Amino acid sequence: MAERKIIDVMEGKSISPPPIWVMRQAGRYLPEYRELRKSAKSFLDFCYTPSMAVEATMQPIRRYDFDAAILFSDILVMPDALGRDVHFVTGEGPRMTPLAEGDVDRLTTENVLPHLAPVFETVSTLRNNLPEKTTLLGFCGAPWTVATYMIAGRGTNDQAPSRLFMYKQPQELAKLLDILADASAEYLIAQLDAGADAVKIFDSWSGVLDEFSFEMNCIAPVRRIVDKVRAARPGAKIIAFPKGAGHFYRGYREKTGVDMIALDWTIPLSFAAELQKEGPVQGNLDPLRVVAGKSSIVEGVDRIMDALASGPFVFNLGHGITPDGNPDDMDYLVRYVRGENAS
Ligand code: 1CP
Repeated sequence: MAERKIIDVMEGKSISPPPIWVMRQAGRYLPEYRELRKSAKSFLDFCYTPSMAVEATMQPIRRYDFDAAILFSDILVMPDALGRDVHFVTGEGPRMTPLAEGDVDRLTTENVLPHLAPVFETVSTLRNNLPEKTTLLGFCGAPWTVATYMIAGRGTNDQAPSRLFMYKQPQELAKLLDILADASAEYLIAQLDAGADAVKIFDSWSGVLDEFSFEMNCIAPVRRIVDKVRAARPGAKIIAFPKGAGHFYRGYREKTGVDMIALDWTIPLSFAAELQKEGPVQGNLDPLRVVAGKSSIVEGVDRIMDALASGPFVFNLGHGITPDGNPDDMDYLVRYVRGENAS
């Protein structure tokens, strides 16, 4: 197999300059993505049409030659596969009917892999089309984060509906998280079998929980996924992104068993360097620096590189690039990280 730098980093190697990819690298900041999006009936159709999902994944690779491609899909294909009525409102976000009494028992767990078959076709087509050197990442949402959308029926700022559900119906939440963890493990295994080199678990809403709830609802379900995936596919490479976890990043890698942790931009670089002593890290430029322009990119990159580039490190943003990100400044960022004398 050709050298895939991100896999090498996940095995503990330090590479200079570090490999780079960007969360949400396929998306609305790219004019070619917006054009492609117009020809899809709906966002979910887009995700489930391999030719379109392959094209969306390839667009940022052609433009920037990132070191990783990430499967174009969404974390909310999982509730869709489990029988919830997921749809996306353009310009707003995901919507589904909030879970009501008894709904958890009615989730259609037997249908998950057949329902998601187009995703596996996308992954295998991508692995055949991508340059040998490019790491292909599959992904899923972490159980807690996916559950927040299923419980509230949409995104909220503080996940109050899900936190209340957690306190009022802990057994129901535990059941839901187990179902999501088991289905997600199967889903990741199938992505690995289809050709993904590594998989990433997005826990975008892990930052709203207290210590005890974090252990129970973020750490334990991710550990359950990791154990199931590794039991079936020993040596599987796994990244996790517990966004907003702050202090709880400490010990997260060891407790969950993942190979690499992705850091959000609020993590102090001195803390990031401490975490890196325990294992590879990825991050953590504030995405708004790619909106603000070149001087703020240079300032942010210099600090991050000073702190992290000498250890096992993958350069990334601290969260997804926003739709108002500037494609030319993204190019500048990639070149600057690679030391290609961007002008
Ligand atoms: O019409 C559009 O184009 C919708 C915008 C969009 C895109 C481009 C959505 C809706 N999802 C995506 C793609 C997507 N989502 C990817 C593709 C690969 C890539 O990174 O290039 C990935 C990995 C995701 C993962 C995802 N979806 C997360 C986890 C990562 C994160 O950003 O925190 C989450 C929380 C979602 C839910 C979601 N999907 C879409 C939106 C707008 C949201 C957030 C909604 C909210 O919380 O209000």
